[in-house]
Amino acid sequence: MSKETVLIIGSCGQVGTELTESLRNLYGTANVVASDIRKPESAFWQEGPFEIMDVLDTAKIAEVLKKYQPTQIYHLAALLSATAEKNPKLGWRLNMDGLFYVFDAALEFGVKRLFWPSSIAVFGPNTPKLNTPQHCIMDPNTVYGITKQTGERYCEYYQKRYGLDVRSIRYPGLIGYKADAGGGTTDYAVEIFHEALKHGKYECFLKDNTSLPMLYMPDAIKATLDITHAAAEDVKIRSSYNISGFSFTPESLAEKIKKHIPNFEITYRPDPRQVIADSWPQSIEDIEARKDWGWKNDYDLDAMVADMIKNLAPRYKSQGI
Ligand code: AKB
Repeated sequence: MSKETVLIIGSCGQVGTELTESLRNLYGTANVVASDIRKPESAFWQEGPFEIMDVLDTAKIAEVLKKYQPTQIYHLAALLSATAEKNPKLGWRLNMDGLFYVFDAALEFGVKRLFWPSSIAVFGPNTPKLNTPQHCIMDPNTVYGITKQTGERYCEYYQKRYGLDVRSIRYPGLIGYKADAGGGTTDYAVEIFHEALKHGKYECFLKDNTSLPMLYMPDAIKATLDITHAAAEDVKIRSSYNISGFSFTPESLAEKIKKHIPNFEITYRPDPRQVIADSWPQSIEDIEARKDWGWKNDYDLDAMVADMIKNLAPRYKSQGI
């Protein structure tokens, strides 16, 4: 493998934390530059190069690209669905202006490849809800969804017009134990495990029967690395690919958790995130990703639940909970 230097923008979030670890394993810690608006204190972030960077600060982006000359960028910094609804103007600025700044810096500094995640939030109330296909009606009605839809159009545009090798997938809700979820509508599916282990109960902010598409984090990281390492000609869709793992409702997830923690109790108090969830698909069809670059998920719902509990239980046991 020729010498690669990777820059991750927004490295300390739910995806970034796990992606940084995987990319360090792949390219060597010294060759993976993490960056975020803040630097966490934990030892992991002290191990490799780290830059404190706001993606809206174009001078800082230029400084970092000049310093490290990255060959690949993973641009993850964004406001997620629930947070962007609370601050729509900032949602647009961070998600769109940030993307344009990264596009332009990538072109200026000759970055070979750019990854930018889209989301199932690109779909809306008039999208087919079941097995949502790659190409269909897309009428997102959240700020986050509108920015992801617009971003997808621009990814394709920059690839076709300027030859920038941008690759993207539409993440469903992501579940992992290494980092907290932050600001999304699907966050309940992470919080529920922590609360079940800590307190034996969880109050869910979505209704019991809200079905949403989800993916376990090891599969999300695999999909991200698979698409970014696929031959350019195999990445035929340059907006963003549907990818799918499994779907469940809060009620069905709680039933699975009860198999491991029999006394677990769930209650429901839907909040404004319910409206967002109701506008999204219930399940996703991902035939193009499977055909074009060999995407395949390893985890189903049962395997995900077992693995989450296996990895989180010792953490709470060691804290005396
Ligand atoms: C969110 O809930 O906002 C995200 C997403 C589905 O993109 N997890």
